[in-house]
Amino acid sequence: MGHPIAVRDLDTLTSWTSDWRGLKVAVLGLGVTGFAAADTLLELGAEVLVVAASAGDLRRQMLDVVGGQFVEHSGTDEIPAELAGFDAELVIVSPGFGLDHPLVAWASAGGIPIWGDIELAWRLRDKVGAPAEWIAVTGTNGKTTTVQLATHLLVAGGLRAVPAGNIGVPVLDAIRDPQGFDVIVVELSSFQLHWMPRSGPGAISPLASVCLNIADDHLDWHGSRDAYVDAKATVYFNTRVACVYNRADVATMHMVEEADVIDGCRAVGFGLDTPGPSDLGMVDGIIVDRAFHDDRHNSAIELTTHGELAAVGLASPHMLANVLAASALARCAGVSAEAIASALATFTIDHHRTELVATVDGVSWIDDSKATNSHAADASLRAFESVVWIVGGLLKGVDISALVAAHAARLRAVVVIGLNREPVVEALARHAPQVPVFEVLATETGEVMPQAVKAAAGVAVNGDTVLMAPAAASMDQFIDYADRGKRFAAAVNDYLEGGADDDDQTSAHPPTGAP
Ligand code: UMA
Repeated sequence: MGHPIAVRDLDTLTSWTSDWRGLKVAVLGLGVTGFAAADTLLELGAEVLVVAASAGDLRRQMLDVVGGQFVEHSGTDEIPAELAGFDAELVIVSPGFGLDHPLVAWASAGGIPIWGDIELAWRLRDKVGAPAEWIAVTGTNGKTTTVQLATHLLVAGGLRAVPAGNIGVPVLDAIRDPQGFDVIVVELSSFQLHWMPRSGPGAISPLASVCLNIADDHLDWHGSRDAYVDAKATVYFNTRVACVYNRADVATMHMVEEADVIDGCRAVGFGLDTPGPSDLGMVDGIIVDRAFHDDRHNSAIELTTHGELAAVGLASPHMLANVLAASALARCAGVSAEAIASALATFTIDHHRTELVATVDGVSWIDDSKATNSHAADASLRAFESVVWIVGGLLKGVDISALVAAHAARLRAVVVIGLNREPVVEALARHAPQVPVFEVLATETGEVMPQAVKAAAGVAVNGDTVLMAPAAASMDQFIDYADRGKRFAAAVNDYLEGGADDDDQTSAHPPTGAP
């Protein structure tokens, strides 16, 4: 097929000061990742062709300014002539590209090396002198919060630390920061991990690493659960100080057992139960470290208490797990127990953004009160397969039909809140006639969420997500989105603790038609 043979040994490209000049690189995607990759490579003197289905005007203009070429490609099997004739020596793929994407398949079939942005960033990490340490964080749930927490703890310990990766700031931006960092806390999605090699010059070697937990997610992208788990397991490879795992999730422990790590690296478990001598855990409501403490065989060191965490909203079981994991990571970097204790007391969590409130009987309850418009709700709905959706509020004149139509197949049931429910109920009848709908008739602020939660609990089954992503502003019934979110979480917790009353103020609309 006339594919090029790599003319440069990519193994020599291991530093910002390596000779990247003239290297022909095709970058797939022009979102956050693609732009950072193209911009970096152009700065290094490489020749860059970006190929993407679409791109924002600003990124297109900026790409022009920095000297990159752009080709639009809608995802068809036809390879654009510009790409075919470019003779790429390397492909950098954005994480959103599927493994079966024609451009990815084309590059693989042609033997062109494919890197993700994380590998590129690792090779270039010495741009501003002594490279920062990397702390790598993955897991199905809690990644972002743990990354934020760990960064907060590291900063409290006097380190210059920054969160990067899947959290939204490309690692390539962090490594190009002119001041440099002591530690980069890298959130890694399974997509990013898939492209990361486990050995060789492009394999990351973090100071510490964690896979927080593992549940089925992104299986369509990876093709199977095994492939997903395998990608996640890459996080532990070549770790130098500690692989942190979840004692309550044995799969994470197995990943650590099977990972090739650097000699001397320890396995450190975290969990809500009593810790062993290489663990963090809880004893009588006290969060303790028995891993990084000199006398760990005989005693543990207190980090904080359940009560102190409750005062800052960090006391739910999944949040405690995140706190324990983040503390373990910070301890790996030498942060003192005292610094952790005081930092935890001042942490403010990003509430109401796809925030997990509870998982009980296989049903996850998620607060995405921040989804105040269709676009945000669309992103939120996309993340789950079988959803009991709590929707409605101030629609701000926006037609919700397209959103309903796009997600009808994933809706197990819908609970409609808000003062003006009619347009939502109508859109559901038209575009999701097979879906049962419950209208919350209660209008008292204190009644809406308890009623919505009760209706949702009545239909949700194992494997479902009850998602409060209202696609609407909150001010018709609540003070603001934060108030709406807090009331949802409180109602969920009350309900799950058996505190719901018998008063029923909902109206059920059974399915009206075939899908
Ligand atoms: N594109 C195509 N064809 C495709 C897919 C994408 O042409 O099939 C093009 C788009 O037209 C666009 C670009 O690729 O030009 C978008 O690339 P992308 O989808 O990889 O998104 P980025 O903007 O680069 O953002 C990515 C992550 N997105 C995904 O993994 C889908 C962001 O995570 C991440 O914050 C960012 O890199 C920086 O690392 C988002 C996410 O949803 C938040 N992550 C998933 C999750 O958390 O569950 C994995």
